[in-house]
Amino acid sequence: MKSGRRILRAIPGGPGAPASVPAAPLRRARRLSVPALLASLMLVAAAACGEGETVTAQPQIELPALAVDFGDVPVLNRKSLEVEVRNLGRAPLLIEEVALESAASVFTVESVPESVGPGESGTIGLAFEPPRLESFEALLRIRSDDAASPLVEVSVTGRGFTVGRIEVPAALEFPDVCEGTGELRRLKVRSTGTADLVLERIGFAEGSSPEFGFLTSTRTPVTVPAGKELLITLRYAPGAGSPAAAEGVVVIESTDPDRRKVEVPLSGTMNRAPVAVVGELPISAPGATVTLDGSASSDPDGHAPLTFAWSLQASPIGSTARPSPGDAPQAELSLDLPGEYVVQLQVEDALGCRSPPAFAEVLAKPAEKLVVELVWDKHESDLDLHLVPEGEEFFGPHDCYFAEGNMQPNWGDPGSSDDDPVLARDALTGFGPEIITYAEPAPGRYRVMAHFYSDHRASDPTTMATVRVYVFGALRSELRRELPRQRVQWMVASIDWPSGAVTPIDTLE
Ligand SMILES: [Ca+2]
Ligand SMILES: [Ca+2]
Repeated sequence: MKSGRRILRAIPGGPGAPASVPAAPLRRARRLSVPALLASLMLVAAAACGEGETVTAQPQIELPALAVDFGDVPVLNRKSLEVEVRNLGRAPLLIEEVALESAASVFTVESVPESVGPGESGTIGLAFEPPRLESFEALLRIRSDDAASPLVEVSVTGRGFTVGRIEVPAALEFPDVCEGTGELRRLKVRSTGTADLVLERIGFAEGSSPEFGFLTSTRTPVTVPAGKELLITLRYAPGAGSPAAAEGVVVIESTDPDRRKVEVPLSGTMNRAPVAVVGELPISAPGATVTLDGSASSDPDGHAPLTFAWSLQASPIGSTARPSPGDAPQAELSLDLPGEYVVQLQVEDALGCRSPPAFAEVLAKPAEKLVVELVWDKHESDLDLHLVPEGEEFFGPHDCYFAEGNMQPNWGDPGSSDDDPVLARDALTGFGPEIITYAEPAPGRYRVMAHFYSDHRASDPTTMATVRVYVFGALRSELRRELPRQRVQWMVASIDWPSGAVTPIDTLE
């Protein structure tokens, strides 16, 4: 009989019914034990002997395939298959138990349907994960409520065929890494087997130093095709509080059956940064030269010799001062303008590890509390700086400027010159500066004027003039104006004392 259907209705003696009930056909692709077959036949026979019409709905299990072969599977790779279970009966088929009979857990049952509806089919999920390069087999036993065939067995086979192999470096070293920096190393994971290598975990072993870190993703699983490699970037970054040496272990779990877990030891040593030290600097005066001393700088590891790098972090506006030489333990700095200079020193040890910067401040403090300076941009031009107390006339007897008797006019106490301003420097031509210093200004208001005295017949007399007001050595105000021709007077600003406030006037007369 070709039909896979079993006759469920037996109608003995019914009109038009066959005289004899055909024996239940043997099911195709189904193993039926002899006792079960006999029981089934007896059931049909019993039904045939009964009285009246009997209708019995029963489940009927059928498996299209009684042998399942996973084929060739790379070692430690998992392959899943489904075993189809059909119910040819008219009642739900209950799957009571599914068990595997095999050595070790090479094959596993992943899913089992609780029941299969009449005329429907369900699937039993199986998986195969060969542990070695071998062939494996097992027996799948399915128990159901099909009374005629309560136990069905399926043979399961599979073969571990190809295998992934892992190769990693014996260790990674990070020697002499400069404190406060980081260095990178690449951990090369090579896939040298006949199958793709699957990395199942990439991580640090417990207790690894926190100075180590991954810079590439460690998400798993990741497949490394046979013959290829995976690069994992690691960083060792010792900080100020780190120990001088660090240890760690990278753990990689993979599908290499002989090396399920490999460990790559990490070691790092920190090159401690040198310490820059700048000797304290005394308060100085404009025009003076100070010596910068970095010779107390040192390296805690003794990585000599140190190299030095001097620079200026801050200096007065317009200053061109630079430490010189810039790369010696000791350097000189000429304080060309009044104000504050901030010197910076960094040192490097013999291995190139750089210190954090060290700073020192020096103040070029003029003896004078108020200093007014005039500079300009044209060589032929001759400009004069004027300063008068409020209420006094420019070019009058109390005007401080370049004229006979006016270079140090007698202000305040007629019997003292300590309270007088002084035109400290006069430039007949070329760029200036002209500087008026006023050591002890009396409270009040003062006016500043710049006079374009002569252009010395320059073809283009236009001159850019700049006036700077320093109060206690610090630049308080800088004012600029283009002067078109000789004889013009630029009313620059007024200065209030003791506040030192500068109020621009900025008109030409
Ligand atoms: Ca060092
Ligand atoms: Ca005086």
